Amino acid sequence: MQIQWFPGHMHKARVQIKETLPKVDLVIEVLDARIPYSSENPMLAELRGDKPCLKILNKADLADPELVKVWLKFFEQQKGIKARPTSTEDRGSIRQLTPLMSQMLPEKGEGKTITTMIAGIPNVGKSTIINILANKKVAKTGNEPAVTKGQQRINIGDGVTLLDTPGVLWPNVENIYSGYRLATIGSIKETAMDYADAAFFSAEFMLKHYHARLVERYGMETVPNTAMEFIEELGRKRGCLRKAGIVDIDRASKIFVTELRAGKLGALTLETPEMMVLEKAATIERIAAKEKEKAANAKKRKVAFKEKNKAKSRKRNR
Ligand SMILES: Nc1nc2c(ncn2[C@@H]2O[C@H](COP(=O)(O)OP(=O)(O)OP(=O)(O)O)[C@@H](O)[C@H]2O)c(=O)[nH]1
Ligand SMILES: [Mg+2]
Repeated sequence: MQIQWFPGHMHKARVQIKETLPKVDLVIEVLDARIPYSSENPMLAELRGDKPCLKILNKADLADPELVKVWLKFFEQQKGIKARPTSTEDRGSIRQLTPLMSQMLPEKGEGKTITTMIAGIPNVGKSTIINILANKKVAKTGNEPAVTKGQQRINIGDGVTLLDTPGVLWPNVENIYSGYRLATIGSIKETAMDYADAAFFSAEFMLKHYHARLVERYGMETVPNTAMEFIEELGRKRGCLRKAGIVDIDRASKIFVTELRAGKLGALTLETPEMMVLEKAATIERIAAKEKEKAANAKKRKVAFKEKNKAKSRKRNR
């Protein structure tokens, strides 16, 4: 899994999706139920337009059941979208998707074929879902990027055909907080992330939403007030100490993130629809400010260039 996204990759994926979309009646977008917003692909919504979409909150076994409900409700309020939780722990939850696709397209009627495609960011479980739907191993699964070559048509029953496109998309990394959450669940290459950043960010969220689990897991006497206090206490409890009893923050952070990923802190979700709305607005503002700064710098450079040329011609005319 864990592909690094470069402009060339992104362009190629955009072209593939653009070419495939007109051939499909319905788009299946696989999300990670622990981070339904951060695991969305920002381009898919834009290219999909009004095409019906089935959002799958996969790995629901690892997510907070209450927050999964909140997210499902949130997505279903949007036009043309159905949302369902799925998990390999409950294969029935995946098999139920096929009849649901037929229900979503009643105009197709009896005997007609529905064509669909599955897209999503790396490691959300696309190949696993394709194999369960097809009831045979047609896609390679595991911690490897999807190496789908060419386009296969897979009949998954109930008149539904799956276009096996290389539907691997990039995550929502424009928002820095999404980056921390993607890093926390393991969707960002280890060499491209910092455990301490991910740990502090997630610890802060957990202190707000799941503080009892932190206290219990690490045998803390009281609830820490800040992420720093928590990481330091975890470090002391787990013997992550440098000389003179100073806590090794990096080691303590890595322990926390690794245990969180492995589900040792229980099933949890790291974001809510309210957070998403606020963060989206903040991201738009940040991008706009950056653009403004870029434009101002370009203007400054232009003025400086003109001044330089003027000075040159004055010198020449002297
Ligand atoms: N706990 C849990 N693990 C899952 C679930 N679905 C998939 N996985 C695991 O997640 C990992 C990635 O699954 P894949 O099906 O290979 O994911 P993918 O989206 O095809 O990944 P890429 O091909 O890299 O884009 C595998 O180790 C799966 O076993 C699930 O519902 N719950
Ligand atoms: Mg795959």
